[in-house]
Amino acid sequence: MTSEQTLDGTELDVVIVGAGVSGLYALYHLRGLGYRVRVYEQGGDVGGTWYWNRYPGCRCDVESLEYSFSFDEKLEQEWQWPERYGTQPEILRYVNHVADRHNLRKDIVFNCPITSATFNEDANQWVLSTGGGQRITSRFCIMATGNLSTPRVPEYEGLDAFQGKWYHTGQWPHDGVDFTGLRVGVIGTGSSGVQSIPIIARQASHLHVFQRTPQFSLPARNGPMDSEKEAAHKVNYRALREAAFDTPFGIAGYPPPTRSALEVPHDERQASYEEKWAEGGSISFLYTYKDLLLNKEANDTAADFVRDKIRQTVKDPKVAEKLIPYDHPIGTKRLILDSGYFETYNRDNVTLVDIREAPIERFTPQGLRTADGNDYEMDAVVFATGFDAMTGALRNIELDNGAGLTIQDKWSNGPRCFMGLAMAGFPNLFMITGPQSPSVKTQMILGGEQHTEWIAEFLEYMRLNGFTRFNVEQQAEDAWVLHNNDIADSTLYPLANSWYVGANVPGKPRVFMPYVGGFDHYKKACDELAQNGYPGLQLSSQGQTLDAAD
Ligand code: N01
Repeated sequence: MTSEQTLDGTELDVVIVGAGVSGLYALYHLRGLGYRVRVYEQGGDVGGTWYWNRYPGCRCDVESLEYSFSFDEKLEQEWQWPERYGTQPEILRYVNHVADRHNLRKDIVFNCPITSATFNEDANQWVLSTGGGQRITSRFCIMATGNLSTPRVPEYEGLDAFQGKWYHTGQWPHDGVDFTGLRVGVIGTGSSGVQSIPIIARQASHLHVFQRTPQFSLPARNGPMDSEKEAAHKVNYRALREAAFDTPFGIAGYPPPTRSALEVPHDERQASYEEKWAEGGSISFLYTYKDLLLNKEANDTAADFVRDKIRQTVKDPKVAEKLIPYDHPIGTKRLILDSGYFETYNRDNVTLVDIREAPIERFTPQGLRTADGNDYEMDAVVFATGFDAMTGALRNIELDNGAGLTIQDKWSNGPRCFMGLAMAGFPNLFMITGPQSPSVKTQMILGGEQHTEWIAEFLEYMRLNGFTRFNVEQQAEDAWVLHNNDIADSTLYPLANSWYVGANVPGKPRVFMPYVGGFDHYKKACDELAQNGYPGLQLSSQGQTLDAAD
């Protein structure tokens, strides 16, 4: 698009909220097509999740060679990932490099939270306000606000008066925290807790882990990058990236399983799980058999294997039993990868406290008290209590369509989106990796690239055909929501009280949020939508409504 062709009457063609990996790629790609684009970011720099989550042990659970942008072929050859799984500092260094390499910062406004966004029907533009009182207008708005970007600290009586220090893993101090010699408590045993606990245990004089729900975790088997593996991967990078689009989770190199866990003799099945356990990685493990996430009996075979591993690792049988999950099928909560998590409970300075048995009653100036009357004195507490996932960030913005519909109303019974990309009633608004898209169930960078490219192609289609507004048809959204729910219901996922269903946030409607039909199927549906002229999306210009599919 040349400057004469840019859309009139607005400051921007596209405003993007969020400078995480998706927002950055959207800026790069749309700016490259000639759109006037600017990104607003509440943090002080780029990186999103990798900017905020700086807790000890934070690393990605997707291998480094996969978890990177695919759009810059030269960079993917040049960049040297030092370890099999990227640490947070290394991933953030990479994201910063991408921002510098492509001169992205010049179009990003940092330390600038978007507090409201309203569609102005007459002007056909989004009007956004920032925390600093600035007003931005744009024809299109892309919410790249992330799925796990709204940290949650449970409301505890007495926390204000706690004399120690407390931290949330998702808002970690940038200059780090030294727990050496301190009495520390960690509340929460999801991925963030499980990654940080072994490291905090090595520093603290004593660590209490407050566990509500035991979780399945597999060894990551992290280590230095294998140079032969890296070389082989780099030779085939293009083919592997292409192949990733044809997999359910956006990661190539795992042949789809063909057999049911139930059709294999016990010893052979155990040997297969053992091999995957030794290899490390969650996809590989859950891909041992085709029905592990579909059939409870099949799932039990994998769950029992991991339960036995926990028993073998943790020396005190009573502690081991408390650490073993029985309340959800393996893989239906995000399967965790760890480095020495269960072994940590063999240390003399670590105590597991079961807060399902005796919940935390309140904080005290010295620590906290549980319902059985026990007091735990602590110098520091780490909340590894997770996020208001998938919907929290958007609901924190006063988002309304200018005709009386707010996001709070629209999502009062859970999120409703068309392919996780847009919503009926909210014209010219996109989400990247929104609810009801594969999002957190895929390699997130690839998912962000796919969404961005779909959005860009759609914008080009609108521009070439003279359309200036799109709206999702209610029927199309309803059909997608139904499809999303039907697919989830055909799996074991809904059996878990996970953040996938909002179960971790009191009062949040229980709706299965990510699309679990597979990234491959999802991408095909997106491609077909474009090939068929965008049925389900109503397109108009200058007040005239046209159905692009006609
Ligand atoms: O959060 P979580 P997370 N009282 O929600 C407990 C991604 N991630 O930050 O299960 C007591 O999983 C809660 O207990 P329960 C990844 O997708 C990726 O760890 O609700 N406890 C649970 O144990 C991950 O899934 C990476 O009963 C309370 C824990 O806190 C997602 O982020 C690394 C409580 C929260 O676990 C979120 O992970 C880190 C309360 N009131 C994160 N409220 C990697 O790439 C909550 N809990 C590896």
